[in-house]
Amino acid sequence: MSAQKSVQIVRRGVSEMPKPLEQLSEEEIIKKKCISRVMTHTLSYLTSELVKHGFEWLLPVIFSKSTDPLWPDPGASVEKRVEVEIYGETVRTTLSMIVHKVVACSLAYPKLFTLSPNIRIERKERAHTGIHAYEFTQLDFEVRDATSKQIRTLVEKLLYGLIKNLKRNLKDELTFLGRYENLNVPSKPFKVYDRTDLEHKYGKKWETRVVLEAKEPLWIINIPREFYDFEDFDSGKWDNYDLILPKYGEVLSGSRREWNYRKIVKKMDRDGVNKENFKALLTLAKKGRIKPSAGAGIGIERLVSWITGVKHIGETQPFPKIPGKVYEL
Ligand code: ASN
Repeated sequence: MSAQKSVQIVRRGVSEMPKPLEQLSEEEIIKKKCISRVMTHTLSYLTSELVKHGFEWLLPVIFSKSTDPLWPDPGASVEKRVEVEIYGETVRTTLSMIVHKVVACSLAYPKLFTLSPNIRIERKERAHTGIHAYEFTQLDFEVRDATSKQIRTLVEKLLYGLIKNLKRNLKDELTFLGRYENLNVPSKPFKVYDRTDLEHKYGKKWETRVVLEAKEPLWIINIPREFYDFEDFDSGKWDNYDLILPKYGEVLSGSRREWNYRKIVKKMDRDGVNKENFKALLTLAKKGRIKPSAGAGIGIERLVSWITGVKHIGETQPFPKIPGKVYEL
């Protein structure tokens, strides 16, 4: 999942702050329970579908030397990277499991997924966007030798099946949340838009316009960002994608990956990414042990926010983690 700009501010005005669980009224707890029913079914549906499709379910990592640089990313606003010393070594909390995914997919698990807690200490101005939390969970998956198109098709199938399943099984909850009538099962395939065409059409604010005008989920492709997304040096095109949900924004980012050692090094040097933090990946790539793959990560709380129509992503978390605000629990 990429960081994304403040579409939400434009869309909804300032989002109200979710309260901590222990301060909710009885009425508010009923709403919270409806949201968590949607969360439970969403997690259950997506994970069981992936298992059915032959994916291995890996447990996440929290601390490692190597994590996503989240740089360069046009939407990033991480104000602090959490680094701690353990056993005399510096480790970082997971920003995303991209490096682990690529290594694991190359060496041992050709189809894998994980529910990965990501810690991104966003600037406190992002408290009111409604789409940022400083702890969130990605359903992150990776497939060896896959094309971007194959990953997008899989995601379309998952989202289509999920909405159908939720409308069938959680009618009462979705009705309580005011979403049953207007949550439509999306039509497949989703439309695909090249970022350069959108820039041409809408100018710098293309992202906000696209989100506001979208009636159905859609893909945006060819977005310049981190070294691990595949970039064709000749054409300058990036083989990557974001999934945009109507009136919400980005809930998934992914790509076909770079696996060629020279290209990875070149991009890290170009972007000022510290190669010291990616020794394992670079050593494997140099030996030709990183295999071509493609994948993506779904921001689970964002997906559930869109489904349930809540104003703030913190409402989908039992214990909200809102930028700039630290609750006791
Ligand atoms: N999970 C994303 C991916 O698979 C990376 C990210 O979250 N920055 O590409």
